Amino acid sequence: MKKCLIIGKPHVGKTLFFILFSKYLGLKELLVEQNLLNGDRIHKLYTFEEAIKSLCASKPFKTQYLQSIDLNLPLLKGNMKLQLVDGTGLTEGIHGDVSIRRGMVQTLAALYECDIILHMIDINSYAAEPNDTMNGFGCTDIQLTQYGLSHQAYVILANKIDLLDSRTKLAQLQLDYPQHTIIPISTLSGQGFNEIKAYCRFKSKYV
Ligand SMILES: Nc1nc2c(ncn2[C@@H]2O[C@H](COP(=O)(O)OP(=O)(O)OP(=O)(O)O)[C@@H](O)[C@H]2O)c(=O)[nH]1
Ligand SMILES: [Mg+2]
Repeated sequence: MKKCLIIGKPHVGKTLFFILFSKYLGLKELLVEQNLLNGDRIHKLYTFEEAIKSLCASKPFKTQYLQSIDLNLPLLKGNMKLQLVDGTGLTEGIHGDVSIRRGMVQTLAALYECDIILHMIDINSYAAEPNDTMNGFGCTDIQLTQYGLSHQAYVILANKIDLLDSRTKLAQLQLDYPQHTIIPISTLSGQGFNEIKAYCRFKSKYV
């Protein structure tokens, strides 16, 4: 089974995507495997509403350990199994909370063993102009784009485009990273999910 990791800063929308993309791929309920930091693996069954309520938040650092869902990606002849993995948001510097630090280490370990990397950003915090000091794209995102250069299946998901008032930030991101595939998405509305499915389907065959 191929592993597909959703990675990025805290609060960019990783877990909501983890839930709603699974729904889009046809799941009726969510069987989530949670890899706790003490090494235990537990399984929880959620409806989509319960999952959104329990696993997403209006504050950063809601997700503090790896969680995964097994998905079937439809192919021309049959299905391909894909494990979608969500983890702790990554930040610059050393976080004061030890369990968040350990969650980040667990997520970074998953980065080195996954087949497909979905690097999610909030496009609203991207700078509209080069060298803008307000650029929310810090070291973490830059390092992920650099790591992505040597990875066979790496894509940037520019999330929350429903909140954008113009395409300037997206155009600037595309100008800054011409070597990467960038998919503009809104996890809330499902915009871009088709393209992500096509990307994962195509890459699953080769990674
Ligand atoms: N408007 C809008 N809000 C979104 C979108 N995707 C996620 N959100 C909101 O962003 C907030 C954070 O979402 P989460 O899925 O919890 O983010 P996360 O990246 O998993 O956060 P951590 O687990 O804390 O790292 C929630 O309030 C979501 O409803 C989107 O496409 N559009
Ligand atoms: Mg989360």
